[in-house]
Amino acid sequence: MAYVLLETKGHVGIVTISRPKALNALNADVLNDLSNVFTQVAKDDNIYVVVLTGEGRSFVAGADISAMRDMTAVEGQEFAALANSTFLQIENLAKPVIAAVNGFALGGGCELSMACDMRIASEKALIGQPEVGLGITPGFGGTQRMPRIIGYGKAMELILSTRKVKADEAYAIGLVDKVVPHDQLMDEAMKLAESIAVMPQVAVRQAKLCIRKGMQADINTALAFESEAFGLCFSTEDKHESMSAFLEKREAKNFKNR
Ligand code: DAK
Repeated sequence: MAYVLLETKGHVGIVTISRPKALNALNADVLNDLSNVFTQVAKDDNIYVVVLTGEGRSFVAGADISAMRDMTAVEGQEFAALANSTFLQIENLAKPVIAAVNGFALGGGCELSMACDMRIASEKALIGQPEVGLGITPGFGGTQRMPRIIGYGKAMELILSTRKVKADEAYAIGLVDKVVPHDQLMDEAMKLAESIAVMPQVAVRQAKLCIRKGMQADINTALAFESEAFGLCFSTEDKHESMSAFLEKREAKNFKNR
């Protein structure tokens, strides 16, 4: 892939968006590469957890404004369909995805980070939704995901005023889950990824599915998802091994992820 790199360390897949000259702005080529890499990640049984980051001083500085400026309506629709399907592919991936926000996460970049399951930010991160200032609304899920993550009032303020927040404020309002010194970002993201990768993966994936689906459902439906997932885990060898290990006062070993 020209614009998106995939490297594997243990059971962690590291996906790096690499178009640093344009601060990793998303054009159709980058989105196609991102989609192809996530298709590969979904199929790779060796990858349990994904870390998504950007090369250089930006995570993603948004959709590519130079590509969008002259798009026709039909091209705009195609671009939107490609972007939305790629972001949904990430959100719906069975495996957890951690955004390591290394710098600018603006517009589509902020939206991309919010399509991930967890966000760790470098203290150099700058995050926001500048679209309204460009005469458009956020279009890659920002109006929907941001209020779900940080609440109605704050999402309104940030989207309508287009104010960008630095890492410490992003942490204070819950837009990122942790802030770390810039040179420790990938180590911290890997540490979190590895702490998830050592768990029994059926339980990890079912828990992600329950949280994701449950957030979009009423409480009765959401609890039904949870009961179903809970029951399903009782059919796994890993649940038997984990519980046996506890009762036998030993470390659980050799999870089979089934
Ligand atoms: N698109 C294209 N190029 C970009 C870019 C972007 N979003 N952001 C930066 N670049 C390019 C710059 O043009 C510059 O290119 P050269 O001039 O060197 O060729 C290079 O990256 C370095 O940028 P700067 O020289 O500006 O660097 P600074 O450090 O001075 O400033 C900055 C960094 C991130 C503050 C600044 O570049 C900036 O404000 N960038 C724009 C950020 C932004 O407004 N992002 C939101 C884009 S709108 C849709 C759905 C969603 C969307 C659209 C449609 N549909 C459903 C159809 C989403 C829209 C957006 O994301």
